[in-house]
Amino acid sequence: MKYELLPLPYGYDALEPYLDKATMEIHHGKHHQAYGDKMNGVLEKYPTLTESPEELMKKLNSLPMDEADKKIFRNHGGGFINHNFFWQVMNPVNQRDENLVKEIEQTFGSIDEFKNKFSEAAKNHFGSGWAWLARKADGGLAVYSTPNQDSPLLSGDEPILCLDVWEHAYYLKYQNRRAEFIENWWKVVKII
Ligand code: MN3
Repeated sequence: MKYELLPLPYGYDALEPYLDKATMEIHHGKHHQAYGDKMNGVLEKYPTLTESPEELMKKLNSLPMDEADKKIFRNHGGGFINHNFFWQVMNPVNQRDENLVKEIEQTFGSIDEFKNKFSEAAKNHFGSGWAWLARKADGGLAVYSTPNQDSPLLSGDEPILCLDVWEHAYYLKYQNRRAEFIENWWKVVKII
């Protein structure tokens, strides 16, 4: 199966001034496109694998793929999936999910405590990776980070919120100031 890069659900400049237009253009048009192209390159070799990239990621270990291709799919398929999700969790218009907010308050004490925990995970992640709010198999919520393009789907978790902390996500505007990027990112989170 070949997957196309979907357009952003808003304009490249819609998240200004927090996420700048130039970063969004390169991030979506170049980085996300490249992850998709490389993922497609692997999937073309396995025409019987017709499930969605998300479904394939959940059972990566048992896929009939050679180990080198599994690694490419983990990295580039992960990049394709993670970015698709990342664009969805942001929006210039906040559309707070009240049920999720209630659940977060019950789990983490308050929205502020949750934001602190998530921001710390994002800030302290060493090198390239992602911060996540995810639902565990037992139904509970968890905050953690993953390296590279590893998806929570690899551990059977369902992603709810994510933040890309690869330098390409913020370096043009924020340079080494990852903490400032994270703080500003909360202003364009859609669901909280
Ligand atoms: Mn990225």
